[in-house]
Formats: sequence, structure tokens, C-alpha cells
Amino acid sequence: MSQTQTKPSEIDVAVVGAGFSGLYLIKKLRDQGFSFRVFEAGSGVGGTWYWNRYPGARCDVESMQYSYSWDPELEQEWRWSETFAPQPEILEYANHVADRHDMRPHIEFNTRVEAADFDEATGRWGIRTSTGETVSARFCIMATGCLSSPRPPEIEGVDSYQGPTYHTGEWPHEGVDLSGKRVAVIGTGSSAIQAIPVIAEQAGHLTVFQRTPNYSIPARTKPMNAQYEQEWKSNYQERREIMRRTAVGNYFARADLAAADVPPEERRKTFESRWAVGGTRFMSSFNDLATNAESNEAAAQFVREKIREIVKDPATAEALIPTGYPIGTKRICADSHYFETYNRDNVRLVNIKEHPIHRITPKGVLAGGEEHEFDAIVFATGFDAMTGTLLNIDIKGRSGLTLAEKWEAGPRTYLGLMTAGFPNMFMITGPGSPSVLSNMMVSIEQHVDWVTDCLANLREQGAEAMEAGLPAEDAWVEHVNEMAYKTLYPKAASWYMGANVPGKPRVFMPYIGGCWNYRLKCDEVAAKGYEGFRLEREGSNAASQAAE
Ligand code: N01
Repeated sequence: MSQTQTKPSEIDVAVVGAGFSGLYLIKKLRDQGFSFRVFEAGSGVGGTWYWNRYPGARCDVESMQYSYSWDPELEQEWRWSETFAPQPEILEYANHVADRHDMRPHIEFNTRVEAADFDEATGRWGIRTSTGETVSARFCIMATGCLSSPRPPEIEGVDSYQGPTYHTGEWPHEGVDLSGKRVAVIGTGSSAIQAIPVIAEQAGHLTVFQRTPNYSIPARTKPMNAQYEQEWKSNYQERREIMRRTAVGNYFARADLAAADVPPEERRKTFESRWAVGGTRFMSSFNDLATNAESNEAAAQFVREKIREIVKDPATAEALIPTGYPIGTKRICADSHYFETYNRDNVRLVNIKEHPIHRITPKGVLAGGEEHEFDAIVFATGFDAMTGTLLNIDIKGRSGLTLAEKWEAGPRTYLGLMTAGFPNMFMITGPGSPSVLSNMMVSIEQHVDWVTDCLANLREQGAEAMEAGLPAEDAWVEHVNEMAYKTLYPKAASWYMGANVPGKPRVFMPYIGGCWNYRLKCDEVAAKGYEGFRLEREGSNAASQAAE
């Protein structure tokens, strides 16, 4: 008998995904004594770190800050080799956690959840998987990640290409040998910016097709320094608490000063020192870079000058210079010698705004009237972010309403945790929560803690169901928008806005009000008996509406 057949088909909780959210859910649900099953499309744990194995992949959050806080012994034992960990090491960490806490027996690998149907008569979710099984669960938790649906390149002729193609978000596990090959990379987002310098070293020749230049700050990753590591390990709990109390869930100095209040030469000095330290903290050089157009432009101008200094060929430098959108409003990138890579003899940049890609041909890429021949093409074309993975599952709530229908004009959630009409379905780091604007580890832990505390609370109260109330959801969506439009973020055609997917509604999806404020709000809602949610108690059809 297979392992799947021995598992119960009626459970308390179905969890979709075994990334860092899913793994922590296993720990919490098991400790709380719930019956649950975890379904994972991949053959291993790690989520984004399982799929994104492209060369050069690494985290842009510092290693010492990108780990779980709930295993104090592990945080002392674990050794990161670099200040910004490379992908294989983060995946090793995820695997280590899964083994150390004996989590694998709870996970069904190679099992994609295809549909989730809410049955109003029983108040249970029917979860249909790719193995053909349907599981009945009282609760369903979508731990599906924010960037987990790679976007295929919508370029004519893709299928006609006779060589191998790779998407950075679905990189072959056995690795790819690009040595000596003529390689194309299409796209210049965070993934490409990390991959390009490494591919350039292997490839015989690399051609980068760029549609929109990106702002990138050198990550300046370095080998872990023993003293630095010890400093963290001696102060871990205290520092983690400080991280939770910040807007983005990171531990680093944030300027309490507006660039607008500082003379230009002093501003420049600050930008220089942040550039020298490296990493995305550059965007915290001043406290008004996300809100004041002039301050933002000063930072953007500084980075443009750096690009001109680094890239030797003036025409290439100009092509790499981002303009037309504020710095940071498309996700700021952190690189290791990205701009320097264009000084190599074997690297060529094609600006496809000037030389548009007409189509992919059997031999390569036809752009600007020139056919470029390649032995391999790498698509670094990104993801259908935040909503793509959820909408790829056929989710039906009350009265057969599909999530796709409900979110036709953009995602609508209460606190990014639930969406009205879909009782007992929770999202971890869903749209409307800080998620991708924060250190994901901090946000994942906060959401998993909140959701599992909520489940325990419902059980204690004898509540069968919980659902976001519409008035609270509407108010939250309005608040999320209001906060977004106080910033410069909506000015960019970014994946935050859904702008990278043709036809996707233009809505700023994450919550920009900050991790700490958001946590306080979630805690307050819980303390007020889940204010704004509707609870249904056992034996009663009457929904108690906790003060909407
Ligand atoms: O994807 P992207 P990504 N023809 O959407 C271009 C996280 N991440 O995988 O900007 C030509 O940013 C597209 O051009 P444009 C991080 O949050 C984190 O790089 O739409 N080009 C763009 O240049 C990040 O933001 C880490 O004009 C096409 C690129 O492809 C997020 O994941 C590392 C095209 C896509 O960039 C996504 O990053 C990696 C087409 N048809 C990723 N379609 C770290 O922790 C798209 N493009 C460091």
C-alpha cells in the first residue's frame, strides 16, 4: 500500500505548499494536535529555493536574518558561509529543518493541488490533487508563495526554437552546462541580474535582451566573519524582536532623516556610504525615498552615475541606465558585478526597446532585423506574482463562486489572510499583507502564528467556520490602496502592480503600511474576537459577526 493510501481522507487542515510557510505550519499544526496533510508540487521542500536554482541565485536578505526564529538551538548551530547566502545553502537549510523536525512524513511530494471546492452543506473543503485523490478538510491553508508561477515568455515562435530553453524559476535540478555556448538571456529583473554575471563567466558568448533597465545595488556578499556571526548569535532573540518591529522586517540602520532636508553634498555622502556597504538597504538611506519624488530622483541619479562609472562603453552604459520610473518602485535588485559584466568581451546588450524582438526562430532570436543564433536561451521573464498560483488552482467558495471571479478586478482580502466568500481558507503572505515588501521569513512566521493561533481559538470556542466579512474586507482593500498611493510605487509598471502580465488588473498588491503596524493590526483584530470576521459556531447557522 502506498503512503498516500494510508493517509486519512478527512482531516482538519489541508496545507498547500512545503516552502518555508508550509514547513513552519507543520511544526505548529503538529504541536497543536490538528490532523493535517501537506501537498507539494515539487519533489522536495524549500519552495522558491527549490525551484529557483539558476546560476548566481542568492537571497537579498542577509543570511543571519533569513532563518526561522522558532528553533533557538538551530539558530545557534547553523553556519552560513556568506553574508548573503547562495540558493543551494538556503535549500540545504530548508532540508535540514525538514529532517531535524521529522516533517517529511507529513508532506506528499509531486502532488499538485488542482482544485479546492467549498461545500456549504458540510462546511468542508474538497481538495483535489494531481494524484486523483480528493481530500476533505475543514480548513485549507494556501502556503503557496508569492513568486511561484513562472511566466512563460509571450514571444512569437518560442516553440520553434530548436535548442534548449530554461526559465530561471524552473531551473533543471541537475544544473546546466553552458560552458563555451552561445547563450541568450531575456529579461533583466532580479533573477537575470544575479544570473548574468555567472553565465557570462561560463558561456562562450552571452547576449542579454533588455526591455526595461533596472536599478541595482552591489550586494557585496562576503565570507561570514566569525565575530559578526557571534555577535548575531549572542543577541539573536533581541535582534529578531527588533526586526519584527520594523517596517520591512530587517535589522539594519534606517535613516530617520529625509533626503529633502539634507544638502546635496551630504546626501551624496550618505548614498556613497550605503553603496559601499551594499545591498537593498540603500533604499533606507533616507526616510523619504519611497514618498518624495525629488529625494527619490536624487537616489536614482546617484545610481545612474555609478552605472556610468562602472560600464566602460558609453553607449552600453546609457542603455543600462534606468529612467522613467522611481528607484525602488520596481523591486530594487542586489547584484554581484552585474554592471561590470558588460565590460567583458563576450557579453553584448541588446536594447529591445530600440531593437524589438520580432520572434524566436529555430536558431535563435530575431530582433531589430538581426537574427542572433544561440545554443541555449534563458528566460528570466519573471512570475505571475502574488495571485498567479492561487488563481491557477480552481478554487470555488460559497455558491460556486470562483476565486478568479471574485478577484476579477484584482485581489480582495481582509488583512491578506482571508477573502470573503471563501470560509476557512487562509493565505500565508497573501495579497494585502506586507509579504514581498518585507523579509519573507518574518512575515511568514507572523502569518503562520496568527493563523494557527486562530485555528486553536476556533477549536476552543467550538467554532466551525470563519470568514472575512465584506465590510471589513472592503475597508482593508481601501486602506491598502490608500497606503500604496501615498508612495511612488504605483508609478512603475511593476509586478507589484500586476503590470508584467497582459490583462492582469493594475492593483498594488502588497500592503505597504509596514510589518510592525500590520502585526499590531492583526493582533488587535484577534484580541477583539476576530473583529471583521464572521464566526460560525457548532450547531448554529447564525453567523456571529464580530463587530464589523
Ligand atoms: O522577474 P521580474 P525576476 N520580452 O519580473 C522581462 C524576487 N527575486 O524573476 O521590466 C522581453 O523582476 C521584464 O521586462 P519589463 C524579487 O522579488 C528575488 O527577475 O517587464 N523581456 C524584466 O526585465 C524579484 O523582483 C531575488 O520590461 C521580458 C524581466 O523579464 C522577483 O523575484 C532573486 C518579457 C522579469 O523580471 C521577480 O524577479 C530573484 C518579454 N516578453 C528574484 N517578459 C533575491 O532574493 C518579461 N520580460 C535576490
